[in-house]
Amino acid sequence: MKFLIEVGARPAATQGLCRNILAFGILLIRSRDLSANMPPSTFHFPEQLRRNAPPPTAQRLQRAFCSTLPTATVHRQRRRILRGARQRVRTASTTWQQSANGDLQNMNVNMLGLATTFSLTLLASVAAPAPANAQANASATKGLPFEVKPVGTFNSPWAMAFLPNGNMLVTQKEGTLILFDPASGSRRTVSGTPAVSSKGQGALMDVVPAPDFAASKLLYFSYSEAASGADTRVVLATATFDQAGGALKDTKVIFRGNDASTGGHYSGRIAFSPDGKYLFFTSGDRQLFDPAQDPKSTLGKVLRLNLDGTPAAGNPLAAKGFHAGVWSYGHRNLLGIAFDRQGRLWEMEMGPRHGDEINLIKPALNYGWPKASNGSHYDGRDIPDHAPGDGFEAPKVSWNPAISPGGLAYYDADLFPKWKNSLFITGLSGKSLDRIALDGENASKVDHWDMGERIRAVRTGPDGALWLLEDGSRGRLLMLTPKK
Ligand SMILES: [Ca+2]
Repeated sequence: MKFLIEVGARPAATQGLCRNILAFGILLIRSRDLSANMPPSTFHFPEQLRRNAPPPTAQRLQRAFCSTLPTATVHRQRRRILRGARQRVRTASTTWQQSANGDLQNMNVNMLGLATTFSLTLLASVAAPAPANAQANASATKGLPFEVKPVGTFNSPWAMAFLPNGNMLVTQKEGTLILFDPASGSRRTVSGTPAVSSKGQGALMDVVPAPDFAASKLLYFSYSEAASGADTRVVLATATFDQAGGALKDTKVIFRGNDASTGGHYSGRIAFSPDGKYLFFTSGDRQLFDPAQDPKSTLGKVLRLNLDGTPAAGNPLAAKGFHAGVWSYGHRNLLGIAFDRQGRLWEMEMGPRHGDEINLIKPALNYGWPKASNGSHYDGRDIPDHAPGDGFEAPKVSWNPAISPGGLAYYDADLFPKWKNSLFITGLSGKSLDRIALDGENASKVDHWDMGERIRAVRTGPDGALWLLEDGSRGRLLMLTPKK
């Protein structure tokens, strides 16, 4: 499918298109220094922008744009676009290909033409702010078999957790932690959060109350931390939560990934074993591929740790020379982890091109990345599919085309009786919610709902409602309850 980029009189109406142009525009602007080394007409859109990054905000774009072009040019163009917003701008030499599920694939660009289009699009976007998701997808949720109630809006939310009194904690990508009361809508920013490197896929990521939170007030959370130079690490930390004061206290880093990288794929999901004695932490491959198979690296692994962050005794691969924390390996970007009612550990990971997975995690097993995947590399090179006898544990469920999953939750509550013993998985590029029915060690896709927006996170609430967080700078918190 090919589109001609057209930007002009009604930026709101072409918002989705504009966002894609803008995302690419950032890349283009940032890549100006590299352009001499780029192939003349085609290159691959980087995965982190294409699949994980929230739609760029006008502010970020303006910053990226203004830091690159002379200010006078910006002002001149701003005046022009504000004055002539109704004038249609058409860049006939700029085309790109878009796959059926909305992912940008390869692009053929006339760079000068795109730069022009980008600047005009940017200024049009600044002049006419994007509508809230509420307006954009009001009709998209109409046909769903459950009620969808928007409860709040957050700035690029990443994860959420419920506290015993019904309040919630919501992490936001840039590093803020919000204490939110879904009943009243009141909120406050929690003080005492650590410095987060939020560039690229970096974020204040997961937050999970300790199994004994009611007594200890201890929170576990993960984030990306600046290392040396442009490198960053995934970090697991604890803090005591003073809920009345809205503050984190005694923050301690209890685990750091042992390899740093400039890439994304932090993962950083936290789950406690049903007996509350162990902490399972997901550590992504940081877009470095091979460390997922490296016994000494913590990257591309599910780790089993003590509650103080040290490797748990008895981990299955320690005697074979692996890092002592490793529980399973050969993983890519593990963005969800959850125990079912029988204590099985389920994991979701964003795969490469068309290889998103749900795995049943068992100790010592190798899940294959980057040697086996039902997907392929973004540049089109194949990766051998999982096959019997290849020595790699195959996913229980995989997606082709990809949905670019953001979050995973286990559901076993009474409010939706038909949903008991299910996994829920959210789609970013898929703009979707999927239900996976579990039956012992088997898992099968049963429901796929179009939610109309990129969905970052999912959690089961204390009353059995299912809660979703949309992605992006105006991402809504949604409560799903049965239709009346
Ligand atoms: Ca493959």
